Amino acid sequence: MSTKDTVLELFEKNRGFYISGQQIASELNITRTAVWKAVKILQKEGYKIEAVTNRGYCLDKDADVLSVRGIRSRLSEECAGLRPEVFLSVGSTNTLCHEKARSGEAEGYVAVAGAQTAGRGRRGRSFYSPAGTGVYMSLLLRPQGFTGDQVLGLTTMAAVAVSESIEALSGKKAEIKWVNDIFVDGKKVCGILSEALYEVPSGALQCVIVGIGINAYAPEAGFPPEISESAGCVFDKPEVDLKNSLVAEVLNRFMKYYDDPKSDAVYDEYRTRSMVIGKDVKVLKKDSALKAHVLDIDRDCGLVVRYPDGTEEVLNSGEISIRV
Ligand code: BT5
Repeated sequence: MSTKDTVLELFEKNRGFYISGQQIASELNITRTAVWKAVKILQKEGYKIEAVTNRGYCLDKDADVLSVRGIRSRLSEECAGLRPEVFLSVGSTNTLCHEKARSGEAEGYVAVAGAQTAGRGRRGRSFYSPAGTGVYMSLLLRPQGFTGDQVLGLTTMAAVAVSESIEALSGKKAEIKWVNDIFVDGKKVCGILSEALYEVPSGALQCVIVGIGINAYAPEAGFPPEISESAGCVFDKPEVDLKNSLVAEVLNRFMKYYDDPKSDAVYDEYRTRSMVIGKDVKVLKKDSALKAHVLDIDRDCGLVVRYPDGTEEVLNSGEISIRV
């Protein structure tokens, strides 16, 4: 563990209490200058650490700040192999995982950021990821022996894991809008972007990156106008370690499904949480917007729709908008 992390660990154990630089230095067997430097880095990373002459340093007891320790301490035994790394801000956690994957990083690396400057959605769209309000994370997987459908199913697993986690921590009902959006109270609070890298020319699957962005709190200045009507957040007010709990919950639940890809449980849960089954929607294709009625979501997560002329189709990916 780096000096910064050991200092942070000590602060977290003494949250809300002052500890002097000297105390920290002797407990960790480092110099006071090293303590001071670690505090400066942590403050820069967003930790609310007060420094008061003659009293020492104090980590805000109410702080809800992402930290490796805060996440790790909440991970289940099945997640012992996961290696979360926390960033104050990155371009995109998915892009960062791509770079890690290319340089040979093993399965289980998790990039978690408090903000993204270039958060990505599907098809070149952007995902709004301002500082202080959300959790942006990407998990690097190297699935062994997964069929193509099971690879597609990773988005399903993530959607169910996020929905269950939101419900467990907020008590609010979380619904899934096919394929990859999570809604609370009729607003999108989470988007999922799964990306696979294949070897050329063999076509063998190299890795899958599952990226998840969750709006934990409402941005102070509100969401930008283009999503102000459609975007929402999970929690009403910050609580200590809520973001760390959210990340850990999602990982714990996701890994449970990932370890058992043949199980039907995740599909049943996905269907139960679907906000589109039985609804009239518009199927948005390249040059058309067709009215349709959603009959079901099949085992491969295809959307089974019936058009007004009675024909039926199974959509395997794409866009729908729900007609109000
Ligand atoms: C998604 O795409 O919703 C997938 C978003 C995945 C984001 C995560 S964050 C961690 C990881 N790193 C990344 O760079 N990405 C992943 P899509 O279904 O295409 O939806 C994008 C659309 O959602 C945008 O065009 C907006 O309309 C809307 N949107 C953008 N930001 C939003 C936000 N914060 N909350 C709700 N809606 C948003």
